[in-house]
Amino acid sequence: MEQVRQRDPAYQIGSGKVKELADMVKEKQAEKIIFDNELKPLQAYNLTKETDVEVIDRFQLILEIFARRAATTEAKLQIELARQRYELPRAKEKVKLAKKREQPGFMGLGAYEVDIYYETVKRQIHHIQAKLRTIGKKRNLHRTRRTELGYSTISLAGYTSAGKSSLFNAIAGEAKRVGEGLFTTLSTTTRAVKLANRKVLLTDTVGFIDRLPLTLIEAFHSTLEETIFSDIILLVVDIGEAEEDIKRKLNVCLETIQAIGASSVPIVTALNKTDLLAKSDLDQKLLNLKDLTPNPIPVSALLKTNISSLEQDIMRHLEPLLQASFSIPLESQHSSFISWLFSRAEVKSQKYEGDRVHVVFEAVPWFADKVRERVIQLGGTFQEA
Ligand SMILES: Nc1nc2c(ncn2[C@@H]2O[C@H](COP(=O)(O)OP(=O)(O)OP(=O)(O)O)[C@@H](O)[C@H]2O)c(=O)[nH]1
Ligand SMILES: [Mg+2]
Repeated sequence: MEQVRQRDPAYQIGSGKVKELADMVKEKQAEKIIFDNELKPLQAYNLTKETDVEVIDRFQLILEIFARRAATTEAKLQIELARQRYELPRAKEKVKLAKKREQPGFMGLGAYEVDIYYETVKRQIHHIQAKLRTIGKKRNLHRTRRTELGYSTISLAGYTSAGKSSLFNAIAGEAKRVGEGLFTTLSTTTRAVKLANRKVLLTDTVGFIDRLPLTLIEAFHSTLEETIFSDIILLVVDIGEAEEDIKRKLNVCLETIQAIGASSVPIVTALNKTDLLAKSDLDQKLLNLKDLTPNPIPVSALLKTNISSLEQDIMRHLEPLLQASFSIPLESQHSSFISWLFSRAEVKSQKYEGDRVHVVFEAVPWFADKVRERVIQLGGTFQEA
């Protein structure tokens, strides 16, 4: 629903539109109303009163999406910080309104005194900021990969609605999923999958958008932390759109990748939704976009077209795995070390001989180095194949 007019202080939209909106909510059995514009607490309150459903604005919607995706403590704190900062200038008005009537979004606030609630939010903000400062310090001490695994990781990235989740499902289809339970350190949006017979980790991420409110940028960037640590970024572009939109969104994506510090990660671009275009149209677009997109591969996640060429191209850009073997004495710590290795890398064989165990495994080179260190500590010998 759209309306062009001066903002109404009570409802944001005109009272005629409010009626229309209330009817539409009933007819569609909507559960929530989302405004593209920023809403004042009084407007949200009044709209809820007229429509009987929760009313939020774009800022709150983005927060909800980020909150669902946040995997790290830092990302969760950044999101909470943004939420409280949004709340602070609204706190007093919200409590006053909540005292009038309990309704979604104002629930429980009726018990607060106006100033007490305001001070509570302020204290929360200081508290979160202090926590973030400690985390920041810790991270600088060891800026290593968050998921310490011997597999390569691939992060999907791209503008919202480009088809990241669809492509994620096309690549990580049931047939290709492997040993999920093993990876307890993985976030909910990461899958272990087999590509061209090699096990890799594939992560879906939250979509990039422009007009991102300034106060949400930190939260957004920390939500994307996994992208920085991945071995390849699989950038998804909706090629079905008008060329100027494609270029604008592509720029947002490339700028964001740079801003989060992932510009050194190789990019493979999936030009998605080819099924929406006629052959001649598609060829023209591919030609025009060739120099703007790193390693472009046309695909359709919906029809699963060309997915295997995409997978082959991804494999070409991955660092080869290292095969290595080691032998350690059977002492108190060997079994926990070996089960640690089993859950983090591809163990090819394990043989017991007298008082020693011999293991052959495959992993990305930096992880193999970690294993070498542990083996030496345990008094063993290590060899690259
Ligand atoms: N025609 C066509 N539609 C597609 C294709 N891939 C995805 N879509 C549609 O595009 C819409 C968005 O797809 P998603 O996979 O949810 O996109 P996303 O990038 O994960 O979106 P966000 O997570 O919101 O950022 C859905 O309606 C999909 O059905 C495709 O190859 N062809
Ligand atoms: Mg998605």
